[in-house]
Amino acid sequence: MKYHAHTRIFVAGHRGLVGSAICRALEKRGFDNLIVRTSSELDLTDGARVEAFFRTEKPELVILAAAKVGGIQANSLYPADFILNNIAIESNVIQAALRHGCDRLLFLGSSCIYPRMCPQPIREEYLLTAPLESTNEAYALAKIAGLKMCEAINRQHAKHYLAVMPTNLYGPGDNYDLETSHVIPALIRKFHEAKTNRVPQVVLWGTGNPRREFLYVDDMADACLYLMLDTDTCALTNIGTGIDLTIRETAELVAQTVGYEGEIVFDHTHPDGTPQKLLDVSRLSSLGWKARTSLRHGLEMTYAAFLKGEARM
Ligand code: GFB
Repeated sequence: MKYHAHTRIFVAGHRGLVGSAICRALEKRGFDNLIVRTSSELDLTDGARVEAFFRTEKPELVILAAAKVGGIQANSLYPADFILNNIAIESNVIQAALRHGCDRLLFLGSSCIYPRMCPQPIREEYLLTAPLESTNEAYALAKIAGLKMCEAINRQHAKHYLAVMPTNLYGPGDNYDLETSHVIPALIRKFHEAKTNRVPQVVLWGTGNPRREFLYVDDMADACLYLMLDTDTCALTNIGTGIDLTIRETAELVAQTVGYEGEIVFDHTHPDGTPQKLLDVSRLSSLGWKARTSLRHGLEMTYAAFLKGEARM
C-alpha cells in the first residue's frame, strides 16, 4: 500500500452517515491524520473557501462523502437544493483536489443514478441508457455529473479518481427526521414511538411493494477503503449486498427488531419511487469484496444505537 498512517486524508462530510463510518474505518486501519471540517467551518458550496482550504491543508487523499441527501419526500420537495448544492460541492472539491495534485479521490454516488426501469440486477453499464426516476431526478443528475467529472479528469489528467455507487444505506448516525429521512430510520422511529406510546397502528408511505436493497454503513465504509486503498481501480463500481426485499418485508423485519406488534398500514397517497433497484455486485466481488453484515444484525445494531440516543432527532 502506498499510503501510510500519517497520510493526510480529507474526509468531506465526516458528520454524515457515510462520512462518520469512513472516519471510524480509517481510524481502525491506523490512519491518524484525518482532516475534517464541519459545514459551518467550511462551506463546500463556496469555491473560494474550498480552494483556500486545499492550499493550506494539502490533503493527499480526498473522500467526498459530503452531499445534500434525503429520502423520497425530501428529494421530491427540494429538487433545486439537491441539484444546485450537490453540483457545487462536487465541482469545488474535485477541482481543488485536481489543482492541488491529489492523485486519488473517492466520490460517493448513489444507486438512483441508474434508469428507473432498469433490467435487474443493475450493472454499471446501464448508466444513461433510459430516463431516471422522477422523485429523485435532480439528485441523480448531480451524482451523474460528479462521476463524469471523475471519469473526465482520469482521462485528461491521468488521475485515479474513483466513483462508487452504494445501494440504500442505513446504520448508526442516520437522520431520523420523519419528513426528510430514508425509509429505515423512519421505520425505526415510527415503530419505536408506537411501541412506547402503545399506538395500535403505524402508517407507512406508498404501497409497500417496491423492492429495496440495504447495506449496513460500516460495510459500505469497509468497501470504500478496500477499493480506494487496496486496489487501484478507477472503474465505476456498485456497492451492495446483491439481495433485496419489499418495503412491506422490510417493515416487518424492523417491527420485529423494535418489538412492535401492532398493525402496519400503507398510505397509497405517498409515492413508491422506483419499483426496484437491486445492484449487480459482480464487479465488486471480482475485485475481492463482499458484504458481511446481515440485514437482521445490522438493524439490531442500528436500533441499539438509536436507543443510546445517537439519533439526530
Ligand atoms: O428510503 P426512501 O425514502 O427512498 O424510500 P428511495 C424507500 C421506499 O420506502 C419508498 C417507502 O417506496 C417509500 O415510499 N416508505 C414507506 C417510506 N414508509 C416510509 C417512510 O415513513 N419514510 C420514507 N422515507 N419512506 C431515495 C432517493 O429513494 O433513496 C435518493 O430519493 C437516494 O435519491 C436514496 O437514492 C438512497 O429508496 O425511494
